[in-house]
Amino acid sequence: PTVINRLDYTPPAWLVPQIALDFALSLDATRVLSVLSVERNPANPAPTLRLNGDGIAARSVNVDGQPHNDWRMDGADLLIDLPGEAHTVTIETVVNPTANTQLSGLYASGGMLCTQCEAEGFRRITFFPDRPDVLSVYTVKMAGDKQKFPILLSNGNPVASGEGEDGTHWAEWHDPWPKPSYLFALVAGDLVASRDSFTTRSGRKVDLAIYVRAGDEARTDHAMRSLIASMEWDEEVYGREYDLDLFNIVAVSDFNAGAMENKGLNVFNTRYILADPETATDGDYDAVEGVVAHEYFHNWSGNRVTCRDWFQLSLKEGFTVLRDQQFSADRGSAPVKRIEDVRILRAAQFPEDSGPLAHPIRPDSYQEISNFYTATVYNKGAEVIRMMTVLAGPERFRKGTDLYFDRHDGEAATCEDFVKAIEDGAGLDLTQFRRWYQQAGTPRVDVAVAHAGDTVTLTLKQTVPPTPGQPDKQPMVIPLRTALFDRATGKHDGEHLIVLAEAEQSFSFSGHATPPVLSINRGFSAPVAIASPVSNEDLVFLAAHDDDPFARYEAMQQLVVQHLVSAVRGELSPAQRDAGRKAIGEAFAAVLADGALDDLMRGELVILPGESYLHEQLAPVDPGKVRAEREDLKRWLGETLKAEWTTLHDRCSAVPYSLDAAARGARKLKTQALVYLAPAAPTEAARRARAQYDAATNMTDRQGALMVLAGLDVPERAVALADFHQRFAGNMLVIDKWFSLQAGSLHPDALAHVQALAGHPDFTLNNPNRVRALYMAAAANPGVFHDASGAGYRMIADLILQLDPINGNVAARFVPPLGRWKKIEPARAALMRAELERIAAQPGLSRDVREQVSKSLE
Ligand code: B3K
Ligand code: ZN
Repeated sequence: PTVINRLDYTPPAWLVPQIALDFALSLDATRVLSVLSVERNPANPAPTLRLNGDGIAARSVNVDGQPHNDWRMDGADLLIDLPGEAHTVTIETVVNPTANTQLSGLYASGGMLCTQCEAEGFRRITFFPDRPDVLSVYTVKMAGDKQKFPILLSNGNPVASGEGEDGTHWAEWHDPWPKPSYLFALVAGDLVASRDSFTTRSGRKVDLAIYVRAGDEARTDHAMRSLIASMEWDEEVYGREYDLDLFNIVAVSDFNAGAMENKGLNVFNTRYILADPETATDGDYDAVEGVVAHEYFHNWSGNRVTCRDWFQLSLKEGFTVLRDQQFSADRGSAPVKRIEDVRILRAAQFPEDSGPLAHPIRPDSYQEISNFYTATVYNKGAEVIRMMTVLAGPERFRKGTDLYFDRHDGEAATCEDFVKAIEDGAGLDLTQFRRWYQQAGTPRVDVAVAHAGDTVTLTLKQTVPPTPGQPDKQPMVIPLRTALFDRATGKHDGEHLIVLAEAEQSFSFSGHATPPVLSINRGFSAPVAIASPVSNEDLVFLAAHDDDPFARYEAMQQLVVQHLVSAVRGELSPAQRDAGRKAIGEAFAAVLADGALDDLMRGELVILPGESYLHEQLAPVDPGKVRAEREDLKRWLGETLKAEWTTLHDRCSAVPYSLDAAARGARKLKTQALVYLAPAAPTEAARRARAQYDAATNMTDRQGALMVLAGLDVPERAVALADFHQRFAGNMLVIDKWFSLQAGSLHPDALAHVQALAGHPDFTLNNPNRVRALYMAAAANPGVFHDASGAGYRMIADLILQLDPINGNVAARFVPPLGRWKKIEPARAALMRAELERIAAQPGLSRDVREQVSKSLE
């Protein structure tokens, strides 16, 4: 396989300051005429112009207005030797959007045409130096049938339009901001717009439009509000203002990713735009807000300052994830947002970091760049920049980002440029900190606490585990917000920022006459795993008293993790099991009774640690045992606190629907109560779930109730599932939920349910949302995926093989769950490996799947 290495970067030999594109649109044969003004790059002049292509052929090539035959192909790329300093190169191609099931490049979705170019989709439309360090000013003309494509959109501003012959019309767009090809977009279709406007702080009036299919316009209000709030927030918090007179968003049903930040023309998966109370949960509302903000924020962190090469992806993604996290924290509950972000990191990134696909946030090599849009590049990337905010404080960090935007505006920059700008602007020395960009693996910090006289000494030892290609690691810089609580007063004497930079280091604190309770890595100030010897008693204390809400959550999690890990390992005597449960039960009871807690936060505190996070603590693990122990603890908590859960369910059911925090908190807890009652009192839980389902005025309540019913073997189950399917027939996003709930359920026959659903008339391999709804939920459900027979592994491997020729990008996303075989007990591990080998033996695999499978077998 061809491996691309970060250190092999060389600047392009030719630059393309201008490009004019002309599209004759049609669903199955769109003609693309591309006129490139090319100039030799003084930084690396060479005679050969390399134009990348992928699955396209040149119909004609002209140079400086003359037909030109002296070009050659190098694989899929088109090469032309050019004698002078500057030339005009014109190339004609024809593409078939309907046949483009990969959904990369120009494709058809339900009768409309749209594009997805990041990372390397532009080369599937026309020949071009398809690399992010070639920035061009785009002029785009498109013509097509007026009936089929009444709306014609591209980046920037509309400059001209008109009628053609035979019912056609055309439009021309111009984007004044030079951009890389991955930010190009074109949309043509029968769409309706919801409109609003925003005036920037310097007085520019920006017209905002969200384009959707007719009938969906009533579900765009939340996205529009989120967009306006994002525009305001970025001015206020990062000093970033929007730079065009219009900002368009288009929602499409067939989309590989969540959304795409094309300059002035964001294209979104419908699931991150459409929301109303009947069809979207509170979680969906948050996801819409977060993704709308994320794509908008890319206008500066990604578009105005872009990436030099794809190894720098975290430059835009890590930073933009941090920015959207900060925005959502400011819009809602900051502590709850932080807990959710850490939960995602632990569930998705920690397993990646400890498996065969581990890579640094700035990878060193890749075969297929699409495989590097990972939780590591995105979420750990955000954590690394968040640590800079901890080290610098908000004001100094802002000075750093101001300098970064100022220094690199209009450029294709590197992660190193970002770090240097923060160093210079914030006045930090990040020399050793840069290892976060180089070393993969989640650092582990072992904590020992000693107390003598009035002094407490913390001895911290860090280890960064070996990862593929990186057997030996150097110590990282790990900022740990820490507090020492006095047991008697329940208070601490102020927070300390401990910066661990050596393999082993001690820190002493005086003024503690009695041994204090340690609260460390508060707010999750560093993305590390902490191993500290805190007793159950101290964890119960922190869960009730810590003034850092994240630390309270963490104490609850730790209490449960320690117990379940020992239980799964078979280390608990009956007396120890009772004692462990009792401690957990007390902590839960305190949380349920605490009048000072808001319900949103209470809802977080009573979520048990996820199975994938537990697997990480136990590797090699028997997933069946984890499921059994975790469910049994849930049952015990349901029984022991039955009165509390039913009271809670009654109290929360009485709160009327609204989007404020109190009502959202009530909805979250209402379903939580059912989750605990379900294993303890299934008949009562089913009755309550059915009542909640029937009374629901909103999707949060309805989905929550249906989720609980889907996991139970009760008569209400089938009735509610059938009602839901019928009630929402034709609404693709809600039917996705119907698939997901069944695939993710705790029902003992969930695997058979998934196998049956694959044959349901609503199921299709051609829509990525539908594929993910069924099979991602299944792959993430240990009860399905890790079925001891191996049938879950076989099902996912079959899916990969079937989906790969249709959409290799989406197919490759299903490989990592199989790739975790080394963490699983030997019998299942062998079955998982065998499935990977079966995939590897298949000829003609996509580069996407090939790379993931071969690395997973190493
Ligand atoms: N930048 C896009 C990612 C597109 C994925 C391409 N494989 C979405 C985002 O991170 O904002
Ligand atoms: Zn992004």
